[in-house]
Amino acid sequence: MSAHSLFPADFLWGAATSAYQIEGSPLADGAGPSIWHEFAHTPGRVHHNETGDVACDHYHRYRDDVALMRELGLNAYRFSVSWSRVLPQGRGPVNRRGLNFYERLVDALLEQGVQPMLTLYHWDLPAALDRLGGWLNPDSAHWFADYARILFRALDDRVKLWVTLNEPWVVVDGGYLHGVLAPGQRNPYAAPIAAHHLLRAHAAAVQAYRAEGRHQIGLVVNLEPKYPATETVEDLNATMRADADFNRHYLDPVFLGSYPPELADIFGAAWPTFPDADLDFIRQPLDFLGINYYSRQVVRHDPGAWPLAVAKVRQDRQTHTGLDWEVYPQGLTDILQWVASRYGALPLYITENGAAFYDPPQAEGEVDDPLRRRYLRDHLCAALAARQNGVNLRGYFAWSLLDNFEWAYGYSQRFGLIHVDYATQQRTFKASARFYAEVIRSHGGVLFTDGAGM
Ligand code: IFM
Repeated sequence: MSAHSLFPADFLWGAATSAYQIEGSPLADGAGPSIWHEFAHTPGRVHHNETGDVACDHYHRYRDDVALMRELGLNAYRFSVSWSRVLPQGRGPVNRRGLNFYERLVDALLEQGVQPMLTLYHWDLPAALDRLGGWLNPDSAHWFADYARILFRALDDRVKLWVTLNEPWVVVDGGYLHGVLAPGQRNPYAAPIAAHHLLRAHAAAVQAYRAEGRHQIGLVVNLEPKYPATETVEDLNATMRADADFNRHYLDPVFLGSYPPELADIFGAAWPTFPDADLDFIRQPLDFLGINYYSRQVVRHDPGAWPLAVAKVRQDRQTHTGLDWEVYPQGLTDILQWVASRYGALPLYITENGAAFYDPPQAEGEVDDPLRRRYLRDHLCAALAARQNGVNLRGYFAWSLLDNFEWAYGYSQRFGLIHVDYATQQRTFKASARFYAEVIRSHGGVLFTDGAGM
């Protein structure tokens, strides 16, 4: 591997988090409750009834956490803003103290030479808006654009990379179709409507940004390449359905102005007719696309599996993470190349990539996590392969900076580069963090030397 083919000097090396997962103190300083606050406080919704009340206490420890980023050599950090800290009722009067927290965080990042990438929505809708129907209410697009405008006005002088939504597929699939995530609805009629309003909200925020923003705005989706288990017509069609639901549902409208035709078959009578004008509106030009990649799916036809008639074929001979996600680095190269070929050459970022593994207790001050370190190395090699094949990849954000609240799994799953002792809030670099620091320092060179230690 020659030096010129490694990552360029301006490549963004980051880590990602989200507000509810790390901040704690969700009602501090005048904040309103979010749907995640209410969901986690509903018995039986989250593993061991755990909540984000304390999480990583980042709300109070953000300066120390920024210092850790600096120590790792990160030049970028992706975080999200809690809508209900800024607007406790989701709309109406601004809560200055909530907004000030994000101003202080951004200033701390910039002081340490870390470029912020700010996500406006990472799943924590203000509970007050959910009472008005949440993403099922057509007005949600206006609520979101109004909220986004407040952030643009406060922070566009310092934030150069803006993200509208994080992972709309998860918001819809978990929150409105299967009910395992907030707000906990299980309704096939709701899911396509929530998805459509999320896309309208995304577009409305992009439009608002074009009116007053001076930098870049994009969308973050989670993508998972789908491969057929066999070449039978049934499995090939099932693979197309899975791909339409997971990957094209959100990207086709944004880049091509239409929904994938398979969605009407999947949802049947629950699939509405959407106005053409909405689809024209959703297709706002973007400055970049963020891709969250964790795993792939090998697909077979399963008529009993609601609503997609699709089942995953577990690849028993492969390594799986704590969430039983197959480790499949080649899928990252494949999905990056697929996006570039289907949607064009816009700049791409890997905005999340990482793995939950059990980190066994060790001597104080040490957390060796060889599986996560290997996951990181192999996925960075896969990202580099995509770059070498012409993909316009501009940065990589590991998920996650810190161990944190993994939604319905509570604190049972650790994704962090940095171990968090939840009893003391002590942070400890894992071996994967030290390895990532070396990758950054060497622009990727260490991926191909003995220093990779694998
Ligand atoms: O923790 C989540 C994150 O909030 C969104 N993307 C996937 C991560 C791991 O499940």
